[in-house]
Amino acid sequence: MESTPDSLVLVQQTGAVRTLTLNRPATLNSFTAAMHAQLLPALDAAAADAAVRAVVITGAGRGFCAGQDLSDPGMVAAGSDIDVGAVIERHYRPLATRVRTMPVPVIAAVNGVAAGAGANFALCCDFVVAARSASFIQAFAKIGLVPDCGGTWLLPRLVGRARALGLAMTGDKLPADEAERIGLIWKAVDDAALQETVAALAQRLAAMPSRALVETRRALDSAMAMDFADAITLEADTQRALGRGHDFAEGVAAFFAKRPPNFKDR
Ligand code: T3D
Repeated sequence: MESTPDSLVLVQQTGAVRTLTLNRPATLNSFTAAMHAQLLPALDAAAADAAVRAVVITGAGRGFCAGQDLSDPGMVAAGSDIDVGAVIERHYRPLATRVRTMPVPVIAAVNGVAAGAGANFALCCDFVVAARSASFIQAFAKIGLVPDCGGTWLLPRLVGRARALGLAMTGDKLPADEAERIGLIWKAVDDAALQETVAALAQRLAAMPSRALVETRRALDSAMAMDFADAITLEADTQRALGRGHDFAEGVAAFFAKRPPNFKDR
C-alpha cells in the first residue's frame, strides 16, 4: 500500500517489517474518521502481504495518539443524539479486532503521549515499547466515558483490577517507566534509543516462526477464560496443527544442522 507525505497513515517497508505512522501531529495523531479510513486498510494490506512478517505502529511528531479527535464531525456533542456506540462499532471494534488478529507480531513504538483510545490501541499490540518521555492516559472518565478500544478487557488482564480501576477512574498520566514497572507495557527505553530498539525487535520477530507466534498470542488469550484442563487441550490441539507445519520441521532441522532456520508459515 502506497502513502504520500500527506497521508494520515504513512506506510514504510524495511525488509520484512512494515511500519505504519499515524500522521496528524498537530493534534497528537488523534483519530478521525478519515484516519480510520486509511489505518484499517493499511493494517489489512500488511496482513495480506506475505512479505510482511512484523508490523510497527508509531506516531509522527511529539505524540503517539491522543485517542478520538474530539472535534471530528461524528463525535458526540453534549446533548446531541449522536450514537457514540455506533462510532465504536464502526471504527474501534474493527481496529482493535484487526490488531489482535494480525497474522504477524505487532509492535507499538510509543513515541509520546498515548491517551484514550490511543492508549488502548497501543495496548492491543503484542509488544509496547515506549520512549521514557511517553505516557499512558485512560482519559475516558474525564469526558464521561468508559475505556474503549478493548481497554476494559485489556487493563485488568495486564495490571490487575485495582490498578486497572485506578488508571481508568482517575485518568491520571502514567509515565512510561511506571507503565513498564506495573506490567502495562513491555519496555520503556531512552527516547534516543526507541527507533533502534524497536527496529531490532521487529527484525528479530520477523525472522521467527510467525504462525507459532500468533498461535501463542491466541492460546494465551484463550486460556485466560479456561480452566487448566481446557488450556492443556488447547495446547495439544495447537501443537498438533503446528507440528504438521513447515516451520516445526524447519526449526528442528536447523537445530540439528546448527544453522539459522528459514521460517515461512503464516
Ligand atoms: O465517539 C467517540 O468519541 C467515542 C470514542 C472515544 C475514544 C476516545 O479516545 S475518548 C478520549 C479522547 N481523548 C482525550 O480525551 C484526550 C484529550 N487530550 C488530552 O487530554 C491532551 O491533549 C493530552 C494529555 C493527550 C496531551 O496534552 P498536551 O498538553 O501535551 O497537549 P495539548 O496542548 O493538550 O494538545 C496539543 C494539540 O492537540 C492541541 O491543539 P492546539 O491547542 O495546539 O490547537 C489539542 O487541542 C489537540 N488535541 C489533543 N488531543 C486531542 C486534540 N484535539 C482533538 N482531539 C483530541 N483527542
